[in-house]
Amino acid sequence: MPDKPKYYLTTPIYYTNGLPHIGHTYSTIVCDTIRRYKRMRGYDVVMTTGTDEHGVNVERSAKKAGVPESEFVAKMAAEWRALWDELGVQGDEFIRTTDLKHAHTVQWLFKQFRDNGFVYPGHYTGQYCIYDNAYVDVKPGENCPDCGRPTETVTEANFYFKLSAFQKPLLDWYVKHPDFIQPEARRNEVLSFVEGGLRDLSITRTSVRWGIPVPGEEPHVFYVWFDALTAYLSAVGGPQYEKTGFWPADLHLVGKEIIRFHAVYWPAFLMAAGLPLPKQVWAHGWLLMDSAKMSKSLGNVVRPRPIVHVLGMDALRYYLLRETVFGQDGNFSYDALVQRYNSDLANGLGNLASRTAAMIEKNSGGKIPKPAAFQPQDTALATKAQEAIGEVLEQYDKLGFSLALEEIWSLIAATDKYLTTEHPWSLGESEADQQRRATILWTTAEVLRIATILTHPVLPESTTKVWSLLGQRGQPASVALDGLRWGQLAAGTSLGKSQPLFPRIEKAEAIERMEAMEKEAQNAPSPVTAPAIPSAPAAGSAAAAAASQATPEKIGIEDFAKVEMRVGQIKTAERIVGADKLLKLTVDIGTEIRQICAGIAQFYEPEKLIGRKVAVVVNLAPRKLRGVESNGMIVAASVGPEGRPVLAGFPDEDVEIGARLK
Ligand code: ME8
Repeated sequence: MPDKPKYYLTTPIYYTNGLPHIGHTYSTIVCDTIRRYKRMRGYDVVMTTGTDEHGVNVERSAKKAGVPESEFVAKMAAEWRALWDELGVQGDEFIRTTDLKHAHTVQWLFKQFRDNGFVYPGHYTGQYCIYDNAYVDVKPGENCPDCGRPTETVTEANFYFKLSAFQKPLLDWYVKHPDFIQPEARRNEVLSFVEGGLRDLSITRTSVRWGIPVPGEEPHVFYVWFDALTAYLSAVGGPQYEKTGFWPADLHLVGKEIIRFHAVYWPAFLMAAGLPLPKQVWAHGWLLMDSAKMSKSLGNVVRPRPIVHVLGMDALRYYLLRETVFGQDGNFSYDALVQRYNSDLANGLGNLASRTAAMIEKNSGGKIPKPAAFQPQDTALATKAQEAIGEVLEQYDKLGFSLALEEIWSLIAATDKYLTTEHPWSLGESEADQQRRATILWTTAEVLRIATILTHPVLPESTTKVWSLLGQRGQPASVALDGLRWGQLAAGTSLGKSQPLFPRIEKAEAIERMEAMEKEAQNAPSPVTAPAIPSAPAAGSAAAAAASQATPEKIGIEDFAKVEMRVGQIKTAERIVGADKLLKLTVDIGTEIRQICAGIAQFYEPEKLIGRKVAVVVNLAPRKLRGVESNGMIVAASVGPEGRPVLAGFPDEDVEIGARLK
């Protein structure tokens, strides 16, 4: 078998002095989608993401947190990595710029172009933006022209890279490779920047300590952009890149504000070292919040976790790719997010999957029926599905995610319409009716199979559930997109287990919960001292406190009397979408019915709790857990190292509801 073609793509290497928001999430999810898509097209894909950990900004953030830089960046990098795991991002390489192999690559690359005569010692005096890590052409006291934050005056000895020597080679390269910079607007911007002349670039610093040392030239450390860009190469072999076969990169995907670093400096460094240049730099637009770029400095960020907890990771992935035309700026709004979730996911794909499965279950004993003669309306839907395959692949190839998804959802809408006009549910039991129904149900299931495969790169979690619901073997990820055709659904296949896909959610409640969690996250201390979103306590914070091993200070009876505990009876119990640990309970405490959230979902089945008598702290101030109001606390013991909650109760006594515990 011939070797699979290789495909290498990268996200930016993100700064560790902040935590990811959905702007970063956007770039990463796009790359993850491309990665999944390319695999399904038969490529051997490597995707790199990682963290940019050096520089003066990190040096200062670590100092502020009172920890060594190495500890600071290790904790932040772990946060970034954990988030990508939660979002189902399948990065193959997570490169940290503090990795040893990376330092070797940076030092090696520098040596290559120094040996080639493109480095000379010099002195820089000018303004520097520590947030963008950019030398900026403004006067002392003026702000950074890119991010608007204050600049600092730097006077230091450094080594310069002869960027000016690459004006012509770069312009020639852009002409010869018209697709090197995408989209067109960014290409034009870069072209006019380079045509305007290039000044040599300082690539080492002596007033910064936290960086990769320049061998034999201490105290010089490398300029962070030279350091970070080189991470793309370190991840796939560094000096031994030829062995891995993944260099040059096929695609560097970045936000538009860092196009110059990727489309000018990076290719110039590589040319100077005599290395192959990446094939494409794609600079996408920004996610805006109230018309401004979402960014930590403006404080208008939205984090991905609350969205994932309330709506699921696929909902966020779908929204980001569907709502914004790739390349352009897009506005983020919770309202539009929940709207899309309910209309496209719950009522669209989710509803089609569950109603198709229910009809097959009812009419065909849970097996995909065998179609009989096709009528023109069946063939018309088949043609639409077959055409959608070609159109969607073409759009994915062009990174036209929103159009690809639009096409798939138009197919879903056509199928809903087909079901309404063909109404298989009203057909009778005659031989002809049974055959007609079998044809309609097979056709519908076949559209669902095709839509599932086509959507898989964007919605990996839910399409895997639909795939097994349709009784298909293996994973949708292993289906070869090139072989996808209408008509491959085998009759007689038994349906798999139905799993919840996109439960409908009330918009106001969903938004309230996401906003409450966002606020919780923003008020949380830095992860260098505590987790970003604290996990839900076992059965309320007092239970967690009770689990503490420390010997508590003695309290007087009057202190204990402050805690009002009463016998309560659980009336209802339900799970909370997006909060795996919590149950929402209503509890009769004698004088009223209270809503209380308890962190016991992993250990207690909701239906088995109904009627159970429990001890309730009734005078605890109300608060929100995962955005759901909780008015009181159920008392539980915390057992074993994992803190398993065991509800305190009254199994042998007939205690009155509302009785006080003393
Ligand atoms: O620039 N909308 O790191 P960074 C869309 N370390 N994308 C956004 C965004 C928004 N509002 N905000 C951030 C750096 N991004 C350097 C990169 S690469 C060798 C070094 C995304 O943490 C977008 O991809 O500031 C942007 O380019 C990147 O995050 C900036 O991440």
